[in-house]
Amino acid sequence: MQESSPQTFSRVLSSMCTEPHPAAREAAEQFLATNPGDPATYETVADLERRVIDGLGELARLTTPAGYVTSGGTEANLQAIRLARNRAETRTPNVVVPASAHFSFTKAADVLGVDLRVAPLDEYRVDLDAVAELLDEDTVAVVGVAGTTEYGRVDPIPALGDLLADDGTDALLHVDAAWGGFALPFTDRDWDFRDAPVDTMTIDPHKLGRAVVPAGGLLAREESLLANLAVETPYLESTSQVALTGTRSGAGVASAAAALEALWPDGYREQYATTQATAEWLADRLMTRGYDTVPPELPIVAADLNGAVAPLRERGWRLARTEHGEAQVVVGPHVTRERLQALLADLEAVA
Ligand code: 0PR
Repeated sequence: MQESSPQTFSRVLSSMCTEPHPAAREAAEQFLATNPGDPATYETVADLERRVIDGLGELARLTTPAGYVTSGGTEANLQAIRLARNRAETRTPNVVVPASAHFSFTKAADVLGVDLRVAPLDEYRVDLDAVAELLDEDTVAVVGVAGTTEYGRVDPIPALGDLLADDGTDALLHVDAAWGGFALPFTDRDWDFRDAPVDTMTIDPHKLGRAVVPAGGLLAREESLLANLAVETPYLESTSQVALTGTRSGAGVASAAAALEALWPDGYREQYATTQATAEWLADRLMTRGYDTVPPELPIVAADLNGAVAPLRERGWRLARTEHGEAQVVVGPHVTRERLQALLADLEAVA
């Protein structure tokens, strides 16, 4: 039989996933055969899932958080849009998203028959005037991104909330913090989610949360919102289900609970401080070497490496690319200065 093992993380700079925390790894293995989709049978993992939702809610500063552990950000975003669509009365629903929104919203719109209205950006953040113009009585949700996939930027979430209130529409405010959610509590912004009427949120333990894949998170401000997702489950002991998938990963749930237990809040604070300092250090080095670089506000660095991505790939480096062709380094906890020093040396060699 052929042995196969995954590649190491040492030259992976493109991934929002990272080395799981050792406690998360161990918990995952213990819960491999459990199914949180059947909570009356698998009560322990169901308890752990409630702990995860409470933990994510605390992180996001929602006071009465509800939700569940999804297969990832894609499912969480899709379900948030489904919830908003089901809740609204309109037969011609639309959703307003920033141009920076992850492509999972394109999938969600396609599956759900919702019209996607894309608002342009202003300096990497959504242009509020454009959002205001796109909104109408058929808008079921407005999306803000807190930690964009390409540049790690945070949309003006409280201002989006104000805009919805002023407009008098009944649309929900969904925040996609799939990647940024575990860093945001520690940044020195002048607001947090308590200042904004956030209805639903995506926040993924399998990205910066250090859980194993798959563990995404869908949060709702309160339980009653989730009723918009419920379907009856006649032959389960539990009578209804809000998740999109049926059987779900108990390993993901247990690992997310273990990671939160081990790292919230001090471990995540330290992780943010280290990765952000490393991202700034890398951006500084790249700028000094003359590369056009977008300064990191969260630990993602985008820079125009003048075509070096392909030759770097031959040396084993995995970098992502932005739509504008910049190379992108997602500075997860496995991306250390030593590794980036090796990257810089290789960059010099191939330039
Ligand atoms: N929301 C945001 C803001 C994201 O960045 C992502 C994933 C998602 C939702 C979807 O999450 P799941 O993948 O868990 O469903 N972000 C990128 C992705 O598409 C990350 C990425 C970027 C991966 C560059 C690879 C890469 O080369 O997976």
